[in-house]
Amino acid sequence: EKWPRGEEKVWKDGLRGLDTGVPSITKSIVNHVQTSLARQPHEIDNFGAYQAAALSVRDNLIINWNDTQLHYSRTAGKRAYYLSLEFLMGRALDNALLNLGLKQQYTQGVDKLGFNMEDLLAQERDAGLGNGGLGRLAACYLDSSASQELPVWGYGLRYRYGIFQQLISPDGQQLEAPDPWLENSNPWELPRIDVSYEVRFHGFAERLPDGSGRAIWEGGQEVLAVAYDVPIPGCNTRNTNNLRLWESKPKRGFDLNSFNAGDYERAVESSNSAAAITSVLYPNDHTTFGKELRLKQQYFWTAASLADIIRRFKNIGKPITEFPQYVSIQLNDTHPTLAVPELMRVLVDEEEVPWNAAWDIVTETFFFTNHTVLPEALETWPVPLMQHLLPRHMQIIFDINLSFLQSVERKFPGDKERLARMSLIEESIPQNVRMAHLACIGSRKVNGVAELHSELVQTTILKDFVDFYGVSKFGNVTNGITPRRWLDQCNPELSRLITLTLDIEKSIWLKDLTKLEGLLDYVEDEDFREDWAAVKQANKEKLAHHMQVTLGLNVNTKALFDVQIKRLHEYKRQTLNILGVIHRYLKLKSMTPKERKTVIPRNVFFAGKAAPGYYIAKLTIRLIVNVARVVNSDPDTKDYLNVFFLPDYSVTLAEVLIPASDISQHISTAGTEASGTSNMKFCLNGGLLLGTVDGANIEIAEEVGPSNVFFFGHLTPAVEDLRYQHVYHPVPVEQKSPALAQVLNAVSSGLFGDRGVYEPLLNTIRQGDYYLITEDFDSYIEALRMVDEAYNDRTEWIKKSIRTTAKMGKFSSDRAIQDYAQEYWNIESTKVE
Ligand code: 4GP
Repeated sequence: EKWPRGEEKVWKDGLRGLDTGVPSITKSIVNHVQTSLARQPHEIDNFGAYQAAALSVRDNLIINWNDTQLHYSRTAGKRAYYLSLEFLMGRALDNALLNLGLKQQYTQGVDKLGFNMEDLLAQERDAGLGNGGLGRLAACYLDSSASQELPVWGYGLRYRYGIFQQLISPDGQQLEAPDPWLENSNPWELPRIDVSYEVRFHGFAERLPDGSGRAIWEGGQEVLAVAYDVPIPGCNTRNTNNLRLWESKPKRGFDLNSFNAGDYERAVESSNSAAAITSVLYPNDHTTFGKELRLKQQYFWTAASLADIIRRFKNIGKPITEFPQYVSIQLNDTHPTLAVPELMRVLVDEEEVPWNAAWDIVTETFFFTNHTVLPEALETWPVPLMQHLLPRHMQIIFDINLSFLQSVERKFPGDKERLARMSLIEESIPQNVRMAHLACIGSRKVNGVAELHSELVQTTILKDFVDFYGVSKFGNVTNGITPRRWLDQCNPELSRLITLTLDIEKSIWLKDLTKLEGLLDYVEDEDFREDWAAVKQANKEKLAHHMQVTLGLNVNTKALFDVQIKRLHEYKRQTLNILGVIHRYLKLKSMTPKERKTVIPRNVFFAGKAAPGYYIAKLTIRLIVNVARVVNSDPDTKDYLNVFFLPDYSVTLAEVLIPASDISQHISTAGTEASGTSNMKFCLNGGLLLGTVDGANIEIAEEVGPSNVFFFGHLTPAVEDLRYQHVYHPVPVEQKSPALAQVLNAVSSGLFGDRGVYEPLLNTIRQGDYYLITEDFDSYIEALRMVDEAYNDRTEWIKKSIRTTAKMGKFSSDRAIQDYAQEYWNIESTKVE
């Protein structure tokens, strides 16, 4: 390479990278205080020090990021792109320090400047650009892609407001407040005003009369997509990948004509509607809401991302027909499905590729992951809305559908019902576009996220498509979690003990998690067991301290810690948990004081947000809060049972709760939880699992062995029948489960205040009982009893805990991302030297 100007040596000296010794680090931090922040050293507080430290760490990230991008362009190999509407990243500073291997140096440097690293880390706001499992999975996959040195970029939206902040009123009502997370500036993103694309909405689409299938799409509104890049550092490597987030901007700030005419309001309006597209994350989890703005978000993001991907592909100078040899695109659920007709549009209308050749390119490029089989989550969009907003795409979808249904008709002649079931268009009033069908036929492969779930995808929602395409188009990639954040970062003491015990470098086992099996050799070593138990105890104390400081609560750290943290949803059955708590409470009340003294004290922790419009889920929160109020203050029980609802669940709160748990609950109705990922996080941190035979629970049990997990409840094949029974041959709760009936009556009687308020919640159980609480209650109580019994044998419990952690290797997201890279995307690791 030639140097465009100046002296080569001077450039090269400047490009050497940063010195990471402590003196250089302190110098860099002070420099940022003086220059980037324009502040005086004597008036710097924790937040200022955090900002300066973050900017200094960011300098390292940028250099690695730049070299990585240069390396990927030079090698011009195949790349993969992960399109996700959600990336639930949490905090960045600690993660960056650990992945760069600079935690120690920065801790010392910050210390020399009179600050404490823990305090600085606590200053950072979570990037909460997601709802739950789907968004956090995307974040884990980014970490693993970089750590595995895979050329993968994420594409998402830069929401100005992330997931809402949850407030809980004293009587247990959830209130939502906005989350203006960018308010104090965000050091972890790089605005790239040089990277922007125009995205069109509305207008007219006119087919060309030449029979080519091409069309011209003009008019309407054009919005600008501007890129913000978030560097994603890998663990113990220079490879630093990119998460590119789009922000919407008006193409012209003001409509000058209206402005000059004195119509100020109208002038501002066009800028408002463009800026509104990326203003807020939709707070619904597992439900779709046919809102126009949501559809706008989806198209805005897929159009900008594809334009960017195509531009990058064109830089390597290959013919467009080779696109799939250089690009794989993963659709994270159906949210980015418009990428399918959008790529068709670009290929056919702009690149003038013939229709059939274009379709071959499309179906070689995309891959589709489904994350839930719940019917309310299956996305559909009204045809009239689509026609109005994206007229050209609607034409393309109709054309795809026509040739698709013709091929179905050829394979299954005369099967009209099958055609109706498989059509991209649901013949309702109005008609709807079925996004899962479009994603399925537009992709090379379709996968679920755990073995059971992938099977359910193939036998239920996409069964007809398996019949048509054959089973080889469908697969499974069991989810995974990154051990960097979910062990090394959130549980440094356990990480240290593991490194010491395995006697290998930390980064080795962190990047090959099956190495944890080595811990099995120490299960019988009493000293090791005591060290193991001491770490758990310290983590309980850390959580107790956190709750004391933030909520003013006293937590008994000698108790068993029982945790259920996840989005509030009927299928996840937080209700079953709280009813079990009430059962325990009633039992304690019926005991003599002497009998009670034999009981192991238990703390039951809940955290999670309910979608703002989800009435029953909010009622469950209210019940939990009020049960907590009564139980925690009852002098008969307060030494044996305490219940806590921690408000505003987040990635950062999870990082405190997970390491402290003895047992965690994953108790969805069988067949409803696609995978779950927090189950893996708890087990990785030595917490045992109490769950149903569902999602990844099953595979966890296969790994750790049945004696180290607590399972209960009906199995998936029984669920459909049981639901039918509940509707058509209902049996009163009193008959099915007297224990549950007693609990429901206690709530109805007003024992937890608010008499009458909980009836709608209780009625979901008494009538219909779609999530089968009645059916599983007795076996749930029995499982809880077995947990108590097992916990009583302290030595055995610690052994179970060690064995559980030791067998979590399979659930590293490194394994999952390698599955995608090899079996799906066909991309290879490439190291930045
Ligand atoms: C979630 C699933 O409910 C959960 O089981 C799974 O672990 C996670 O995706 C990641 O695959 N689904 C969603 C959603 O978050 O919105 O559908």
